[in-house]
Amino acid sequence: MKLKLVTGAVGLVAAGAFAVAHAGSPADYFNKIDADSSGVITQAEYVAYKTSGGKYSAEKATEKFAKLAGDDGELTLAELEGAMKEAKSKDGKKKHDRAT
Ligand SMILES: [Ca+2]
Repeated sequence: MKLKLVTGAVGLVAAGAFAVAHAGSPADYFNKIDADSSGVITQAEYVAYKTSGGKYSAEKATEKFAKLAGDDGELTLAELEGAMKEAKSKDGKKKHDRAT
């Protein structure tokens, strides 16, 4: 359902130009959320993306963004990748170092 814009509007033209959509890769996910392709995800972009599917309330999305983005208030691909890796290896206590 989310892909209907892409398949409808872009179709064959873009299919050749870009090796589109490695579904599930952090970069792909990142690019979907980064609505203006600025290379960073702002809170507004994150909340808009997360609430568009109806799964998240704005409040919950804002809270999650704050955790992901840290102090600078912007979410980078590296930060997102890190969060996704951590989520996958949920039992990974090894990653909890004391460096802050
Ligand atoms: Ca952006």
